[in-house]
Amino acid sequence: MILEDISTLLQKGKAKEVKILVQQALDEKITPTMILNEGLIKGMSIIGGKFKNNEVFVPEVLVAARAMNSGLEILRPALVASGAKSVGKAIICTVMGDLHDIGKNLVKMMLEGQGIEVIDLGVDVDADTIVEAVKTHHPDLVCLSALLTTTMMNQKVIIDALVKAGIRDQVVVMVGGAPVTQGFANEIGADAYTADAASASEAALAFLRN
Ligand code: B1M
Repeated sequence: MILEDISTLLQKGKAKEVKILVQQALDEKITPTMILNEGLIKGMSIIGGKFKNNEVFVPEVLVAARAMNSGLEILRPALVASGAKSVGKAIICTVMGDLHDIGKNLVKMMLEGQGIEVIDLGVDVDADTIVEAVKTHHPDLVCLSALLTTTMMNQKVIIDALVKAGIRDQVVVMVGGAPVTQGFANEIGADAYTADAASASEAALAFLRN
């Protein structure tokens, strides 16, 4: 079946083929939501699970995510037309002083794979930019990545700025990155810490369902 083929090809990172099959599925009048859930998201969830269990590694996840994005490119207009809504909205960035973006990009891709709309503010993002982005975009989640022991404290600076701006309770703040721990997340007042991208998307979905 075509949806299974989309899922399988996505897992193999075959972006061009995924694109063609998504278009073919649309031409066959399969609903955009079905294509998204049973094809693209299903494939990405399988890859996410394998990544978590160390059965596949970063390069495989990156090519699968690229294939997912290629499929989404084709699907996005049809999804909007059919009125399907994203399950929630997240802002994501790597915090100020920090240029590492591979983990952040993986978290973004996993969130998108769960149907969450993600606004990516990039790397080296300061607290004022986050506060402004929350006021402008009204996200459900703010996702902060930090890879350096010298920049992880900037996650706290951002949370403090959200408190000062009076908008802390409007968002769920999720933190992660190699030096970050659950203890640190508790200390700085984050709502969630996850160790990897797949768990981050699972936690995000759990927050959005509650
Ligand atoms: Co840098 N670097 N680096 N680096 N770098 C580390 C982080 C380091 C541990 C290497 C080392 O010394 N062993 C070390 C930090 C030491 C420390 O602070 N304790 C380090 C250093 C020192 C530096 C520089 C200071 C080096 C220098 O210039 N002297 C410099 C700093 C630049 C800056 O940011 N201001 C620097 C620069 C760079 C490069 C630019 C060369 C490059 C980054 C390229 C890029 O990102 N586009 C780089 C790289 C590649 C690394 C290592 C080798 C790999 C990081 C990576 O991408 N891992 C790294 C060593 C290492 O980690 N082993 C290192 C793969 C990625 C998938 O994992 O990002 O951990 P990660 O993300 C994971 C999880 O952490 C989690 O999910 C991801 C996937 O499962 N996760 C989240 C991440 N964000 C999350 C958010 C969440 C939830 C989970 O919720 C919101």
